Amino acid sequence: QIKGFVFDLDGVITDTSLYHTKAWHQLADKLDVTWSKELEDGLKGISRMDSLEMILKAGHKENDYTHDEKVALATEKNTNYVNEISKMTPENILPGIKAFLDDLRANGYQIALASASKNGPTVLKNLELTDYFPKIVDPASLSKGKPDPEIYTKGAELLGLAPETCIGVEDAAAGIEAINAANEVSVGIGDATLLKDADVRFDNTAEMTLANIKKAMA
Ligand code: G16
Ligand code: MG
Repeated sequence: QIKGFVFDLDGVITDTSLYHTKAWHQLADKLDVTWSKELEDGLKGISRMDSLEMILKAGHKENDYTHDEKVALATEKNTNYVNEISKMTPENILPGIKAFLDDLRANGYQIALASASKNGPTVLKNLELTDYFPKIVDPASLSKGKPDPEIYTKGAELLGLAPETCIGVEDAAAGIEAINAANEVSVGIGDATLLKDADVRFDNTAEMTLANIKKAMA
């Protein structure tokens, strides 16, 4: 019996993943690290500092910078990202998401946000979706990021629900891994190969409806 939904933000509610990618790609170019589709996919859902480490490792440069220099590089990426999201409006909500959230509310499901992004509340505000998410996991409170289950475990806790009664929604492989490890039902949005471990998967957000989820879980 499903009672709550725990949502990822970037790539599920809105396409900020494009802006994250753009900002990291720009930094990788500057650091002379070769960009690849594999790196791009691998960064999704990963925290800011873990993402930087992943990029540096891809270029065998993880030992070339001090901690303070790494913080400065991550801050530079974030400044570019914050500049992009400041231009967002409700038009940036992905197809079907608003209707889906309304449907969840109307049917008494509880809703929480489990985004690794420290900019999550700002994005929700610009999308005018803040009211839909009374419970937001604070990414700064986490000891480990996705794929660790902690963020999804905390999402269920915030809702006061047992994990088995929660559905987690994700576009990233690391996020699906986190949901599964938290013992929640995983719904993946996107590529079938990338999201092969999702319990239920849709190609895009428009296909994610309560009826389609119920059908897939029956
Ligand atoms: C998101 C993105 C990641 C990003 C992370 C941290 O996670 O998918 O690419 O690195 O947040 O974001 P910030 O640097 O804004 O704190 P999610 O969990 O919303 O997909
Ligand atoms: Mg995501």
